[in-house]
Amino acid sequence: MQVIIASNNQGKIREYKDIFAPLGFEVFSQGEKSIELDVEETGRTFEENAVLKAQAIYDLTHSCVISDDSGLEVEALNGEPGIYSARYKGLQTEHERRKAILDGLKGASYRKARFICLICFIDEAGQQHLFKGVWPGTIAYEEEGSNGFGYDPIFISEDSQGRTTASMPISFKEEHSHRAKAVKKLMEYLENKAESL
Ligand code: ITT
Repeated sequence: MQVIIASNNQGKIREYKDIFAPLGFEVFSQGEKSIELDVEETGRTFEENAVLKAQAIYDLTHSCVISDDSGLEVEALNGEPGIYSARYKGLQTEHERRKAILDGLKGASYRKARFICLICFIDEAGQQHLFKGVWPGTIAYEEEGSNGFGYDPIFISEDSQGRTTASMPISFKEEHSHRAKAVKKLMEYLENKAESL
């Protein structure tokens, strides 16, 4: 099956290719299909934004599409950056956005957070399907590690024995992350669908 990843985030695209290619899917980025589109994320929830991104690419291509709206919710920052994770406080670089979170939590011992991933899969018939993954953890006191992307150097998941995601092997994130959990639900859906045909 051919599927287009409706994203311009190279970190996400790499993760989807690593997950889907070994399963026999032909995975294309927007760039590989010459689709120059950066959908405005005007939704109020991860769900709404995931649907907006997937639908825009489906309308252009009529191919199977996967979009991913994801982000980090920090409890002591009232759930911020949330759906604004990619543009937190209008800061331009991932490093500045990570620093803003560390600064926001300066002196705080309550550092609970979670990554959220909403996948919208649109099938050949144009039907939308949503899958959610949540990865609980805490925010580190300083950056550590260089794997992954985005907030990985400051996120310590519950299952990583105190290490940031960026300092764990890439295979750990592929198996445990918010994205991995949402992908597992999508795969279950696709397997059930194949069985019922
Ligand atoms: P697309 O909309 O083109 O896919 P984007 O980066 O704008 O790319 P989002 O709106 O979903 O995507 O924002 C997600 C942001 O949340 C992303 O830029 C990271 O800063 C952060 N994020 C999401 N998943 C992450 C992960 O697995 N590791 C680290 N940070 C992550």
